[in-house]
Amino acid sequence: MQTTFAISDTTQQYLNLEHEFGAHNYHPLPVVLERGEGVFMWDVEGNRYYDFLSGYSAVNQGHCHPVIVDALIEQARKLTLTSRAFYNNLLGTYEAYITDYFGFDKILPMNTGVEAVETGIKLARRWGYEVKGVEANKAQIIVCSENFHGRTSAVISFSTDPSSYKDFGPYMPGFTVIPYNDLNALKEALKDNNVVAFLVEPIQGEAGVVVPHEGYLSAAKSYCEAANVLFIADEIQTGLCRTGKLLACDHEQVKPDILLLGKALSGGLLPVSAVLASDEIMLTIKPGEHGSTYGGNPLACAVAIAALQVLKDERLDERAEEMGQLFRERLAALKSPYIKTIRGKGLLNAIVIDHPRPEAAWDLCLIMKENGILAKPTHGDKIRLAPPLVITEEQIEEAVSLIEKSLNSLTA
Ligand code: IF1
Repeated sequence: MQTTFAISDTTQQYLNLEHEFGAHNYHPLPVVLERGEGVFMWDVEGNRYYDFLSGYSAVNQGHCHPVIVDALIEQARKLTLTSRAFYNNLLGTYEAYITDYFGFDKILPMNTGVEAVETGIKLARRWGYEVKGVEANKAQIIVCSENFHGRTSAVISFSTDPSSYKDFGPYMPGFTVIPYNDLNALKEALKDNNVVAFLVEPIQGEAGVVVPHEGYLSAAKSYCEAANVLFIADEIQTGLCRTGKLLACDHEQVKPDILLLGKALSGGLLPVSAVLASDEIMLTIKPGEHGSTYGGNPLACAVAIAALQVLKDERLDERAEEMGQLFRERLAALKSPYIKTIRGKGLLNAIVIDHPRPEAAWDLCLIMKENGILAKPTHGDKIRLAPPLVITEEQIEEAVSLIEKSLNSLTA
């Protein structure tokens, strides 16, 4: 039997507005949110929910973190956008701060995650031609199947998910797709001398939180080094303490040649992304050859400094590690017949639902919503569970009891 719940008139009005006037490129849960604080969000009827999506890991620091909000308001009253035609007093400060924070020579600031990916691709190609000596327009970039790196036409050109690429062609050439978590395939693909980079998610998020085997990233990095190929880590979702370390690559002491950050770089306040690299790579792009109207704007710089500072001050890496372990332990202790797999690292987790009805994961999310906890299914049977990293032990316990209650009312 399909799960349905009554929808109030107020909520329905908002659903109708989006349906009538917005593009139909999403299928959200029927909940209309109007306020957030820490791990919680409230809907237009005043119901409180645990947020177990965290804006797809953009809200690692918790909703409306006061330190980040203060930085935003203070800077918004002073100066928000200058363009890069002029200098501003925050960009250099931010650039010095973030390069020191992550240990890179240079940063190139962008806005959305996919813009960071695009920038990483352009940098790798440019480096390939100017430093590695690849013949013009022959550069290849190795990527993994089931990847998710964003929605632009270049990036969906190497997606293996038809719902991302179907009927959006023609596609951009220059990408070699290999299976994820497969070192032999990487070794084979690296034999092509035109390869300039390997672009990889340290944990595949959209694929349903797929964690590669231990040693995969460090071995992949050393294969790339041996082949004179750049290792590009897309840490847009996995970075910034989400997996229990500042970067997911830190679990294997891997330092990427190009590091891509986004999402939580602003704590969910505005789109801020970044590309970090060495001088050798970054300085191949010259004035006028790449940029963005909003990239490096003073408002974003102020917010990003605050967002990064909060991660450090509140030791959110340690908290994610500890709370993640507790969370997976408690979930496993439920011994639910409907949970086939529990996986993840830190607070980037997913469960795979085992249930005769194919829409059971969606139904479970609807029931969880009724019980005050928000999550979203992906690829049918997987549910990502990724609360803000400020979650406490008590809140983990309560959230798990809400999940338990929800599993118990999932009909056969
Ligand atoms: C949506 C997924 C998560 C990303 C990685 C780049 C980007 C993303 C590793 C692009 C973005 C988002 C986009 C969002 C849903 C979400 C998502 F399910 F689609 F895969 F988080 F798991 N690299 N991921 O995860 O960043 O340009 O969006 O800022 O609705 O498409 P963006």
